[in-house]
This record gives sequence, C-alpha cells and structure tokens, in this order.
Amino acid sequence: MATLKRSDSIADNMPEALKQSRYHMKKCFAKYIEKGRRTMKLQQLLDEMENVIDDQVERTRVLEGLLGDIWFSIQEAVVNPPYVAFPLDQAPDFGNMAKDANALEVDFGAFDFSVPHLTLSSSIGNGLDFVSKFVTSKLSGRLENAQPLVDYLLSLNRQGEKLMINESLGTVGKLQMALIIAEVYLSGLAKDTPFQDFEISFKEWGFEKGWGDTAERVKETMRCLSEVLQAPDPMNMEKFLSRLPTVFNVVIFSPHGYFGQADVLGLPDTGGQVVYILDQVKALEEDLLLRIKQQGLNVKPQIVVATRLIPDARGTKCNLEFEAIDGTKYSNILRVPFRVENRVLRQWVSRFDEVTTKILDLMEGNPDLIIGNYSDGNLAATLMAGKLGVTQATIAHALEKTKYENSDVKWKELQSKYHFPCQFMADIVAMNATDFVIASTYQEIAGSKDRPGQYESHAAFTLPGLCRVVSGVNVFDPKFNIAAPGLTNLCISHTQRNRVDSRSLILTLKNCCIANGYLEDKKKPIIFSMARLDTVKNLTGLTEWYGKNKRLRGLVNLVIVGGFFDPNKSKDREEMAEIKKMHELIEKYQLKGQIRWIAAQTDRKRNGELYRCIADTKGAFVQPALYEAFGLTVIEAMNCGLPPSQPIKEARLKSSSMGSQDFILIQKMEMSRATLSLISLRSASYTWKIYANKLLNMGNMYSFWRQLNKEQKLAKQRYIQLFFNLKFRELVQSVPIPTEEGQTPVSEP
Ligand code: UDP
Ligand code: LCN
Repeated sequence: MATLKRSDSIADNMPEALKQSRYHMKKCFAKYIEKGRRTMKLQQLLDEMENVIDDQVERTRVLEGLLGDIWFSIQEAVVNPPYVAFPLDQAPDFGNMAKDANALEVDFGAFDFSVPHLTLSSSIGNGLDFVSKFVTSKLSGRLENAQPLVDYLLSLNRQGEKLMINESLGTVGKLQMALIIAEVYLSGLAKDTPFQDFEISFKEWGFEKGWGDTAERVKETMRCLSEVLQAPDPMNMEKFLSRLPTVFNVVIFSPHGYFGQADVLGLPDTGGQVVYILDQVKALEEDLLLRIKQQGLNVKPQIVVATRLIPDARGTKCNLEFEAIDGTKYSNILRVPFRVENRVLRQWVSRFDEVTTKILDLMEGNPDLIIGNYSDGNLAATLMAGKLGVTQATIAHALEKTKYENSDVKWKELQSKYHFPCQFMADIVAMNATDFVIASTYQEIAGSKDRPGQYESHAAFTLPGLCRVVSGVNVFDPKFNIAAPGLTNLCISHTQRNRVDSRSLILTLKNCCIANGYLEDKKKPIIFSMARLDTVKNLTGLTEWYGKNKRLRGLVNLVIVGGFFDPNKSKDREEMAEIKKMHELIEKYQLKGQIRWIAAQTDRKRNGELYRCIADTKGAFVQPALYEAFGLTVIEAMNCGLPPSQPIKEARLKSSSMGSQDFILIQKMEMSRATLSLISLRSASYTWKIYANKLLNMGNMYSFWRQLNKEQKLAKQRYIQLFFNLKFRELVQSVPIPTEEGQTPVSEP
C-alpha cells in the first residue's frame, strides 16, 4: 500500500488516486455533491462512501489505496457543486470570506523569514537541540562572530549586581585570554576550594559571581566557554548556556478555574492543570535551588503561581491572596481578583492589572521567566512578558480548536456559548509572542497521519466573516519542545484509612450527597471513569454506552466519579446539562443496582486508593473523552495498577450495536497509540526532575536566542500589538460580563 504523509503533496497524488478506482469514485463524488454546498467531515465522507460502494472488498480496496490515504490526511472537505475541495496547506476559503476581496488575512509567518526553521517533520518538538545548533552556527567562523555571546554575558545581573563578567572583559579576545589565565590559576587550587576564596582576584581579572561554587565547578564552566569560543559546537553551547545564572524568579499563570491545594479538583474547569502546576512548581524550585547553589550564589528563587482570587470561593481557599505551596520553601500562590469597571467579580467566572504590580513588588524586580497555561494564562503571560521584556513560555495541553468539530467554520452558531474567535485569536497571539512552547507529546504539536495536532490546526483556518488566518503558527518553528511531565505518584499515599474510605465510597457508603446509586452484585468487575462533568469528558457517553449494552451490564458494574447530583448546585451550564442527562440515562436504561455515581472527589490521596480498589475487582479504567490531548487520569490509573482501556471514540459510543466484543477489547487493553505513548511515561526516564531540568535549560537557551533575534522579535511584536489592539480587543467586547447578582451560567469549552 502506498502511504502518504500529510506533508506529501495530496494534490499531486489526486489524479492517480482517482484513477485507481474511477468507477466508484464517480459514484461517490456524485453522492457528495447531491446535497449542495456543505462541509463534510472525514466520518461523513466514509459513511456516504459506504452507502455507495456496497461491496466490502471494493470498499477496503479504495480505503487502502491512495484515496483512502488522502481522506485520512485531510479530515474534511468543502462541497460546492460541482466541486469537492480538499483543504491542503491553507485554510479552506469558506462562503462569504471568498466574496470579500478585502477580508483580513492574518499572516504571522510574514515576520518569520529571518528565523531558521526545521525542515524534517521528525525534528518537530526538538526545538532546544536545534536552537543550540542555530546559535552555534551563528557564532561560528570569525572570532568576532561570538561577540553577541560576550554582550549577553555582560548583560547578566541579579538586581543590578553583575554576574559572570564585567566591562573589562567586553570583547571576545579579552575574554578568551582571561579564561586561559583563570584556568591555569584554578589548576593550582584544591577542587573543593570555595569560590569566595578566590572571588577578589577573579573580580580584578573581570570575572564576577555565577561561574560555580567550587574551584572545580568554576573550572568546568570556564573550560566549556573556552571550547565554545575556540570552535562552537551545539553540545558545549547547550551545556554552557544551561549553567548560566539566568533564571531565579518564575511566574506561572493559571487564571481559570479554582487554583488551590485542597478541595478544588473536580470543580468546573479545575482539573489536570492544577495537579500539573503544583508538581511542576515543586520540581522547578528544587532544580533552581540546585542550580543556584552550583553557581555559587546566595539567592532565594521565587516561583509565583498567579491566579484569580474568587471571593465566593465555595469553601476552598481561593479567596485568599497568598498561599504557600506545600513541599516548597519559596513558592506561593498569588491570587488577584478580576475587576470589571471598578468592581470585583464575586463569583467564579469562566476564564479570564494588578498582577504585574504585585509580582514586581514581591520579586523586587522583574521575573526572569513567565510561563502561561492554556488560552487565558498564555494571553496573560504574553501581555506581562511583552510589557516587561521577559522570556516567555507557553503550555496548553488542550486547546479548544481541535476539541470541537468545525469550531472555526461554525463559530457564529457557537458564539453565544463559546466565543471561539476570541479564544483562537488569544491562542495565536500567544503562540507567536512566546519564546518557547512546551508540549507533552509530538501528537500535541503535529498530530498523526489521520489527525491534526492542536498547534498544527492553527496553521491556517478561516473564521467566515471575521478573518482568514493564512499563517497562524508554524509547527516547524524551533520554539516547539516536547517535555513530558513526570509521573505523579499517587501510590505512595497508600494508607489503610484511605483504602477503607475508598471501598466504602464505591460499595457501601449511604450518603446521597456523596454517592448516588448502588451496586447490587458487588462481586462483578467494575468499569471506572473519573473526570470533570463536562461535555468533552463524556461521562454521559460512557453511561449511555454501558446502558445500551445488555451483555456488558450482565458482566460488569459501572462506577463514575464527577460533578454533583443536583443540577441547581452547579453554576456551570455544561455541568448542569450533563447532570440532568446523567439522571435521565440512569432512568431510561434502568441502571439502578448497576451504576454507582460518586460526586467529584477532591482528595488526591484517596483517589489513589479508588483506582486500586477498582483494580481489586479486576476492573478497567475507561477514558471516554471526545477529545483528550493528555489525560492525567489514564496515567494515574496505570500507576495504581488499574489497566486503562483504549479511549472510546464518539462514533463508537454513539453506535447502538455495541457488543460484548467492546468489553473484551477493554479487558485486553488493546491500546491506542495515545495510551501507548502514555505508558512509556511510566518508565523511569520520565520524572519531574528531568522535566524541570529541561524546562530551565530551555529558559536559559531561549533567553539568549531571543536576544540574538531581537530585531525580528520586535517586528513581530509590533504586528501582534496591532492585531491585539485592533482585532482581539474588539472581539472581546462580544463576551458578556457576569452580573453582580449572580453569574449568568456560562459554560467553558
Ligand atoms: N480529579 C479529581 N476529582 C474529580 C475529577 C478529577 O481529583 O472528581 C483529578 C484527576 O485525578 C486528575 C485531574 O483531576 O488528577 C484531571 O486531569 P485530566 O488530565 O484527566 O483532565 P483535565 O481536567 O485536566 O482535563
Ligand atoms: C484545564 C482545562 O480546562 C483542560 O481542558 C486541560 O486539559 C487542563 O487544564 C490541563 O492543561
């Protein structure tokens, strides 16, 4: 079978593809245009093809041929009889956009001509390595070419106090000579001689603090730089830059949902991001402390998680301005209320400046690195980093564009609920402004053969009537990096008390506020799922699938964790609808005695035991989400010995002909690629320590890289500012602000 990568030319292959099965294709395309103008998703293309080609063997032949490859590569088609258009590299030009010759074309790529890009798709996500190579080649050749590195070293300081070198070593030649002399001097000292012992002589030669804590460490760092100056190579370059005292203070933005350390998980919009950031902060602080010690500095690093203060905090601590982060020495949560026209929003609102002032106050100066999370956090990070001129990183494990079908083309229909244009614009602004992007998997950036990556889907798209994005982001940009998070160890919190609590929660507890329903046959294995109760997480889809499947119901029980039982208790529209739907499904399929629905859990330690108790029943964890870029629950389940099933696709959940085969599939753990890649996370090579080290190395490397490309960066920043002020802010006007009395239930995508 000829295989086609999305990057290959689909157009080139089309004539050959059609030739392979001309007869069937004629019938197929006639069918596609029968219904007039429309967009068709891959599944529709396949379904309609199935109706036209009755013969199974023929169908398989077509799908295994080039045409099948093309379909699986493009995901959607635009029908405008007599044409069927397959969007290739550029966004399809839908409807009225085409008529307006002056429609806004957004082209961030126009500013990227001077920055080197990757060319091989297999290199996507290895930005750090490639930037090191690009830096190396920029500094290679004549000695003077390394002057930008010397200038950069001269600029390093901590609250005005110079680090590394001072003006007396302002040229490459002078620095090179001084390094040779210093190395000879250091060779005469015992390896563990503290830096303080030779600090004064070093200062006279032009060397400041930051090279190391001992003679040995200082010598190593100096040797590394000497080698870089002699003949730059990427390995030494990365090693040297990663040793520089560049990052001490970090701001991490996570404005949406309830950000706290207790009683928040499972609340609307509050899930993996909180877990991820708290683990990340601990690992970052540990790594920063080690680096600072090894640099021979006496500095306290600070990490601040900037989030929203929610006066009506529903019993959580989200109404407190400060909260020290457990397991750290110097890291805090800083909560600042959202203000609208001089009033503070009292309730939780769906996502989105005084933070900057407070941070500057707290840190007694600029932060060195600002990390955003998700659309709102990344936008906040962009604004702050732009204003302060600080290196920026963005993280978004789940962006909305790929979560909802046709969210771009159908934005008008979905506007009152989701305000997608605002979100997409915020996303492309942040992706373009940021110095580096941290993704957890390759798929997140560039997708797979049959599915576009979440970043890749922003490359080109059309918001009919609003604008046509011809170059939103380029996944070949060396800013993209894969840094898988470490494994959160829920297993260590293994206590008898948690075990008893969890067993009773699943099997016996009679408290209708906490657990709804009961399991008649307690010996059956349990299918288990746990998530926020929103549409995308699809716990109702799982319940319906279970409800429809009589044989499966005879074999296993279903236990789900999520949301509340009383829709009036929820302020989130999607959650309310899901609660109602869940009750309807239990009624409709008469699930009493077979399903246990447990309210949202907030105790992570007890969650560990929940997974383990389910594992004891020989059960399985099911991830039914319609879209899941990187689900923590699957890793948690695996980590607690509970096998995860393959994520069940929407189409499969909707099908009523689901047989016991599906359950066997679950039992056999026939895993999807996503699950397999998660399994690899179990290996010891994926730890928070490795993650933190990589992230801080990126912080160092990209701080220098942005300096090297400052003209290009400035030009792009100007375009971003223009776009932000003229387009984004106008779009934001359409998003209603909740009233003082009570929040109009607005759900989050
Ligand atoms: N979680 C929880 N209680 C709940 C639902 C979820 O403690 O009622 C936790 C779950 O154990 C996991 C996180 O919240 O640690 C959800 O992360 P995931 O990546 O699965 O989904 P997200 O909510 O980030 O989309
Ligand atoms: C927040 C959300 O709303 C989810 O969609 C993400 O999966 C989560 O954070 C992790 O980044």
